[in-house]
Amino acid sequence: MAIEQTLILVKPDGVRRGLVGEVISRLERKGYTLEALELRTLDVETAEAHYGEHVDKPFFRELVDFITSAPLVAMCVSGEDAVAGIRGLMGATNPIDAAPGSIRGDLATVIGENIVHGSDAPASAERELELFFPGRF
Ligand code: IDP
Ligand code: MG
Repeated sequence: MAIEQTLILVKPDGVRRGLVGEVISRLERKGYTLEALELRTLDVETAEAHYGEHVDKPFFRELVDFITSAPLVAMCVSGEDAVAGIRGLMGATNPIDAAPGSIRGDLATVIGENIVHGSDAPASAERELELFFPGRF
């Protein structure tokens, strides 16, 4: 058990659909704390760095195009075991596999528009927070 910080994004589909409040509400009700929050449109360079692990995947270009297409909400969220805990609240990557009760399970239908991003490990969180909020965490 440890207090962790993690990068959470409400992706452009979530912002467009008016689900920012819904996502934040679920995180807050669970007991996590907002440490930083900003609406911004990502530049291609930041998006490519953020999703660098997927550079060789067939969906990489589509992913970068989508994440840079419209504003998203970037957050630093903290709490006990926040990285794994929020991954659980998000649900599986493909909304078809995401459990009912999870964000993706309740609110999304397609993998390319699955509303949220959450860092997948403490080391990823550190890297991603430095990319989105340099020098702050
Ligand atoms: P994660 O967001 O659950 O960590 P990753 O495997 O890291 O999932 O993939 C990053 C994002 O890329 C996913 O959230 C999803 O939006 C998109 N993605 C993943 N796999 C596919 C795919 O097979 N086709 C289209 N988009 C995908
Ligand atoms: Mg991931």
